[in-house]
Amino acid sequence: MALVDLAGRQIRGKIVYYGPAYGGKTTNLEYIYRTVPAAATGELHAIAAENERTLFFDYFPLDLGTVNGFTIRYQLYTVPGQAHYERTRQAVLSGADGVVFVADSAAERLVDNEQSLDELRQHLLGQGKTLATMPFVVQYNKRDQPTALPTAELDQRLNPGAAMTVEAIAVSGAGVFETLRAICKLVTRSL
Ligand SMILES: Nc1nc2c(ncn2[C@@H]2O[C@H](COP(=O)(O)OP(=O)(O)OP(=O)(O)O)[C@@H](O)[C@H]2O)c(=O)[nH]1
Ligand SMILES: [Mg+2]
Repeated sequence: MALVDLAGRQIRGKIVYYGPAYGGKTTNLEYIYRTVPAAATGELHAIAAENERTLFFDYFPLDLGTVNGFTIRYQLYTVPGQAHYERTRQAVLSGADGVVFVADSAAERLVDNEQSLDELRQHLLGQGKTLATMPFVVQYNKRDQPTALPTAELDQRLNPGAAMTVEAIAVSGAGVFETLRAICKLVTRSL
């Protein structure tokens, strides 16, 4: 839950990267972590199995500098996408101020994307929130896949609310910071 500390002149918020297993959530966080100056981040915590699938979550805090005399620090999290970690996803999502949905653009992953998005909606409802009323960005990742669907089709199936979308190839960093900037802007505006 966002915290505005007037005395300490700090703003803190939580951003969660959600989406189907293997879609590229961890890859986004790793790229951000590698690229921003070390002074702007805390330590990256990643709890993964040997096959690199996220077991619990990835997390690090990111300092965005100062706005109107307030320092802004956002905690970035990923959920584990594999089906059997639903409880963990629910816990990580709790108190999120903004959500990035990392979709896998490959045609064969469309149903997985839809299921993950439905689950996200359900968990948010449990917190009294909806995608329409909270800071939300959709990232169409893996645009380099040979079977990547046209974004118009992905929009139709995954983005009925016309949230902001970003095309990405997270392995090479394309679209990663555009996505991050978009969600940070929405969260900051919502506070
Ligand atoms: N071709 C391609 N591969 C990608 C892209 N982004 C990520 N990958 C690869 O996809 C695989 C899964 O990426 P992860 O970031 O671990 O996916 P995740 O969403 O964190 O997966 P879970 O932790 O299981 O939920 C890795 O091998 C990445 O290198 C991309 O844009 N294009
Ligand atoms: Mg992961």
